[in-house]
Amino acid sequence: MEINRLSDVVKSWLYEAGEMVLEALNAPLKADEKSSRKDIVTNVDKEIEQFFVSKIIEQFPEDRIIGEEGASRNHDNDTQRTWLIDPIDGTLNFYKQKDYFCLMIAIEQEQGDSLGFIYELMRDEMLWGGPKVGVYLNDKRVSMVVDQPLRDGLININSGMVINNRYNAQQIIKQSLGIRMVGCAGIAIKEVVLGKQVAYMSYLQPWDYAAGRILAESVGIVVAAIDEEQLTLTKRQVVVFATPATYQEIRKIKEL
Ligand code: 2AM
Ligand code: CA
Ligand code: CA
Ligand code: CA
Repeated sequence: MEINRLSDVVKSWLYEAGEMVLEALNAPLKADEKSSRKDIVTNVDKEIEQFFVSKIIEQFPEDRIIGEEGASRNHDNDTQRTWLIDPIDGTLNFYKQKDYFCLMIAIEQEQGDSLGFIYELMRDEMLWGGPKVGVYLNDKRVSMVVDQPLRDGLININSGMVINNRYNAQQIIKQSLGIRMVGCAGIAIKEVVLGKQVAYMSYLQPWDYAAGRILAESVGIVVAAIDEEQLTLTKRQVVVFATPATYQEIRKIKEL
């Protein structure tokens, strides 16, 4: 399928899923704990993941799928394309605030054909695109990022890393204009892609950053593991999204 057609198809799935989420908010949500009291999954996370998986299987039965809530398909096949699904990113926000969450899909492919989608439903904002097609907020092209240094920008760092001063997080914050925390990786990455903030840093799983990485790299943002290992699709890592200048400063400060 041609890349513009593919992005239209995926956006139509996200809009349809958004309608399902709004509908589901009319009924009480059911939440289960995963690894801790702060790490939950709701009935809606599972329903939306299933919805995306059924759409992918229907149209692209050979493709590999990785979903946060357990979807896994064709991992042994020599497939060209991998889908990463985070059905509701910011589940705790979704559950407690019915706001500040997003739906994310990444399509990893060769030759610059990757696509990322971050759909912030409650603001009606679809951030989508990739290296070949460019990045758009709804229908408006997003420009290449302005390379602002840390001292001129707002940053977002995972609250646990700040509390425990991991990688000298408190010093990084002091050297910035200030910290903003939203509790949703997709929204945090979206703010960096749109040039509103200069960096985001958190412990992230592949489905938390896959869509964001494709979008961010397409507008000139550095995306890297803080320990400078390769980012892999198989484990949790501390991932930094930053303007090139801010990334260099974070690298220096984290070693202090
Ligand atoms: P999630 O809501 O899809 O689980 C919250 O700080 C942000 O970090 C959310 O985007 C959340 O994604 C993500 N996150 C990643 N690992 C997490 C974990 N173990 N517990 C809570 N949030 C996690
Ligand atoms: Ca989760
Ligand atoms: Ca997530
Ligand atoms: Ca999720």
